[in-house]
Amino acid sequence: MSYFCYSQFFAIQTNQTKQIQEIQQMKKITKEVYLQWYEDMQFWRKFEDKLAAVYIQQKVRGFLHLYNGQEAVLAGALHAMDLSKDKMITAYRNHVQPIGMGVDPRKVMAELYGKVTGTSKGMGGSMHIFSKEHGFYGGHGIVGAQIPVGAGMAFADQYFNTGGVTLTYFGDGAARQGSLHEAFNMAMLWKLPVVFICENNGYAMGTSVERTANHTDVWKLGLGYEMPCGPVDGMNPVKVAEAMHEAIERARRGDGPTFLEMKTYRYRGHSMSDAQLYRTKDEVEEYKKIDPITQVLDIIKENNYATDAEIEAIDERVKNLVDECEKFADESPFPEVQQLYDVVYEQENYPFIPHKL
Ligand SMILES: Cc1ncc(C[n+]2csc(CCOP(=O)(O)OP(=O)(O)O)c2C)c(N)n1
Ligand SMILES: [Mg+2]
Repeated sequence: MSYFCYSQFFAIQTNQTKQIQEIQQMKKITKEVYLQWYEDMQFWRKFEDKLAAVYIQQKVRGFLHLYNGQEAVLAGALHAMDLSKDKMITAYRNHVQPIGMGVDPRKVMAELYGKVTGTSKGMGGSMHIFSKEHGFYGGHGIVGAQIPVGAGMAFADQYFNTGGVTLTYFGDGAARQGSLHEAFNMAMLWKLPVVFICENNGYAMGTSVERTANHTDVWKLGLGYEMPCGPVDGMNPVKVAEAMHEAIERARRGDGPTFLEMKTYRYRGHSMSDAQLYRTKDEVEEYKKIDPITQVLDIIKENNYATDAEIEAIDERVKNLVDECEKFADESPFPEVQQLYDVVYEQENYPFIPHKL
């Protein structure tokens, strides 16, 4: 299984749109970066494995969409972002992105448990993690709804001249929504500081990309708007970081949006209630051969960046932190009923609902 290199395709795009400019150097990918990537991605993976386990115990209820397999897309992006001003918005597969951006993972797990110590006081749940403080703007359950919202966030950055860039994520299924076209058009017209990122994990619920459209190269949707665009190996954080760096720099210097199609894969079902009859176990195993965590671990071992004992110590830290998150969520209280009435829009003398207890 081989993925195309983004820069190959971008070369075609730059020639077409004559946007060749000097590009700021990307932060070096050092030994420390590989070790951080390993620890972060392991944590995100184990955090979600824990969620799957507590879901079966009915401690987490409702929908639960897990990110296992797609971690390199986040790890690479974080390397290229400036977390002091850049923002992120995505769909409902949204538990680990805020953690990567600095949100306390204990609060994320508590949110999933519906506890008052959660990021939204337990009122949002799985699909609605949110942290304005850390630049993470959700968490959206309506497929494709976050695409124009991300463009709007970028408009605010342009208008207020903050220098920030908005990373707007969506799935291959969402890419077929009309909202994408309106957002792409305006973003190109106004050269908004936004990077549109399609995480093509092969499926929209049980519908494969092949069954969704006449062509399977989602990145080509950018061509109609002359938006720089291309595919990226989304299983490799190095490739993701390089493509994201180029796109973020372009947006930051005022040259507008980029559209990247991250070719990735999810190991688990669409959500916890998915019997996965639309794919074979062999297909999942094939993708596990290019697992992002294994790829990074191989590089660490080949270059002697860490001893076996040091790697074991990382794994132990990861396990302890996941346990700590579970304990925190378990032991936190549920919100008081009164909270329901404190966080909704309230109109005095509204005729039907007695809105205060
Ligand atoms: C407007 C709208 N239509 C349909 C749905 C039901 N739905 C939820 S997820 C989903 C599939 C989306 O797939 P994709 O965009 O590829 O994201 P992924 O789940 O693979 O991350 C659908 C159709 C919805 N939530 N919103
Ligand atoms: Mg998908």
